[in-house]
Amino acid sequence: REHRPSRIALVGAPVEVGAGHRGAVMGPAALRTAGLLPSLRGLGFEVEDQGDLAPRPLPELQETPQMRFLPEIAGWARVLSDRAYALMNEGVLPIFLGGDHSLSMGSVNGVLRHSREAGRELFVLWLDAHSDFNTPETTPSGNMHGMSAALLCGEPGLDDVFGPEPRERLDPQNLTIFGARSIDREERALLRRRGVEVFDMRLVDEYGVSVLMRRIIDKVAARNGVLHVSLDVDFLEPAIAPGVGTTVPGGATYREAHLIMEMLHDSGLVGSLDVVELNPFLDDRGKSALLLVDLVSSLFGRQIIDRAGALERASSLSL
Ligand code: EXY
Ligand code: MN
Ligand code: MN
Ligand code: MN
Repeated sequence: REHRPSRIALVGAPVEVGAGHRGAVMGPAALRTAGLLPSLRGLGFEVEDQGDLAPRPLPELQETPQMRFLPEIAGWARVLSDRAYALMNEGVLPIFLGGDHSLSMGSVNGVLRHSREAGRELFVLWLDAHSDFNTPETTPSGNMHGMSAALLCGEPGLDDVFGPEPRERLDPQNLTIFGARSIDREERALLRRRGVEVFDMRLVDEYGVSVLMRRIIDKVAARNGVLHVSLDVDFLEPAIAPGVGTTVPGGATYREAHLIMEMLHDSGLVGSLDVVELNPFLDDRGKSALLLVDLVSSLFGRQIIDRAGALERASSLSL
């Protein structure tokens, strides 16, 4: 069953304390400056920019060296979860603009809550050089943007993030880490133990993105599921997207990223999106922000050539 909402909401989450570098606080503004809203409107969507959220004050929480800035991260998570849940209930497709990857604790938690109540199984495609599967026990940095996926899969030690608020759990087998090329030793062990699907850059090189994306899309479609896409800028090759604090050489090329977005568009399975870790302070004349707007536009249907035409041509050539 296709899921093509016609209404999109942009929600800014200028959080940066989950990261090791400052600067992602300017991410939402840079994505707006790069023209995200007019680009999506140009594709025929009704788009509302809901502005930037602010974290809920949580004076009762205390940060630790293993969970740096916990009060602020938790404050963001709870506000984002409520907004994601509300938007999904309205049938609007939310695009969360980061801000560091800790924001996905809230956005995905809210989407999970909606999908559970709607009786739809949620799958998450985590496009990232990292698996973000550390816990306070295993983290080498205390930066909570490296723990988002672990929290969503119910790993222990992170209960304070949601505290008494509703906390959902993503089945680790419904999470696919795609593009990984920097995973810590203990993270690696935990990912294996939990059965998380990791399509690292080695697999991407051996099989190509189309084969791997076909696997993911067919799996979600077969379960009549819905897909949340969490796009971390550092998924991309640093040479084309330098505006991020945790670059790792050997990322996705422009065309690989485009193909992923176009296949996702054609699948009709995407119900929500995060665009995270953009750090304009480290960017090169808005290059990364402009690329992200380009990629998100492909996810929402902008095509290089008329797609139907391409398919006819391919079949006429019996490709
Ligand atoms: N694995 C390292 C850590 O946990 O500190 C680096 C994490 C980087 C996370 C960025 C958002 O993807
Ligand atoms: Mn719907
Ligand atoms: Mn990440
Ligand atoms: Mn990353």
